Amino acid sequence: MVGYAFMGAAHSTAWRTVNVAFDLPARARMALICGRDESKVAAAARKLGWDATTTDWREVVERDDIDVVDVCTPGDSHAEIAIAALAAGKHVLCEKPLANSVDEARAMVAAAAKAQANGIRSMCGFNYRRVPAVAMMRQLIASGRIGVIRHVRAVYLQDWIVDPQFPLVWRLQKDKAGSGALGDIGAHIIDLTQFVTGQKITGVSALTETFVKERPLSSESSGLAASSGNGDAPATGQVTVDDAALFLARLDGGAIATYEASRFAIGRKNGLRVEINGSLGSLVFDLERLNELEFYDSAAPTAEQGFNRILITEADHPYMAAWWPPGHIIGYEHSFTHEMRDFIEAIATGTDPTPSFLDALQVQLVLDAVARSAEQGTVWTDVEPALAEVAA
Ligand code: SOE
Repeated sequence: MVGYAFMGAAHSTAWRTVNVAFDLPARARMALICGRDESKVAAAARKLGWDATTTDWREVVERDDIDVVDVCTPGDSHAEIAIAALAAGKHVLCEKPLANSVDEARAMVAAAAKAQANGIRSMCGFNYRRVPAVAMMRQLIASGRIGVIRHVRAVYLQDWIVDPQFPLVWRLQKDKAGSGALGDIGAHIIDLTQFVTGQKITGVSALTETFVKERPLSSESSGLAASSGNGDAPATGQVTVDDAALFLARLDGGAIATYEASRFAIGRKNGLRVEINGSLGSLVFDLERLNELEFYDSAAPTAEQGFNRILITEADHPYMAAWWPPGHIIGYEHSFTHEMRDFIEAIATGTDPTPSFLDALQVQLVLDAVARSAEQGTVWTDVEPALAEVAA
């Protein structure tokens, strides 16, 4: 694994638990963790359970006893590491969003296609697809239970940077993160809504905003020219990404949609909520109540109609047979264990896991259309289709 911060910790928990929770044809061995700071990565290895450490990601790619590379770094190094790992014959799991630009994403798709010809698997870490309630939402829609999809309504709201004194961390720097709330949390609701509806976004009209434009530098604000204050004031730097992105969208199955991604929705901690309205019913998922799915079924007797709360803990709910008896709920980290389960299963059975790098390129194309629409004054902007045969 390359990286050991929040996603590194979440993925490590999943690698440690996946073979306990699921009977799989292969076992994950947590062989090598990579980070730039030698003492920090050594501490992370002890804490997270990795056999060895390195400060050079190329060692991860070159060692012939390594089969899988898990990319958990900021977006500015996803392409370089994933492309090298695929060329070295490693299966690759890469965190979302796939890249910081469409061009990088296209290069990753090309590398994945080449590697796939040799049986090498690649997958992008949109983990919310693997929350059982989300997988159940997709099953209900695919089976026609809510009819023709009319509306998609998705928000992903956080508030961790509402304090103007919160420092200029890498997620607030375009050269490191590619974009702000849009790519970090907007990417999740783009992927999740396309996954559950089976429809793709074809066009958007968008607004973005940066509410706090300058912040104190932090140890993470490396490489930034510090515009220092009047001597004793802490040095500050420019925020170069969006704090919030709002957009309208059309999907290729006829649905119309609204999306909102913000880090300034004070009080909302990890407030991902998706409501899908169909011709026969509605479904609602709320990440802060991730074991539940609300289902309004117009086929029910009128006197019984309402948003029924389904507790997604039965053995025949997606992934839940691996865990506990009904009613014993699971958490955020289990979505990563399910992600590793599906990745190991795909590698062992010689199939291609989803979301593929091509699926993730399509998300990147939506992100790019949203950014261009906002830059050009909220003009309607088409999303070009993600094509498999991309220029190498
Ligand atoms: C921060 O917004 C963040 O950690 C995202 O980067 C993750 O993808 C999301 O799952 C939780 O919030």
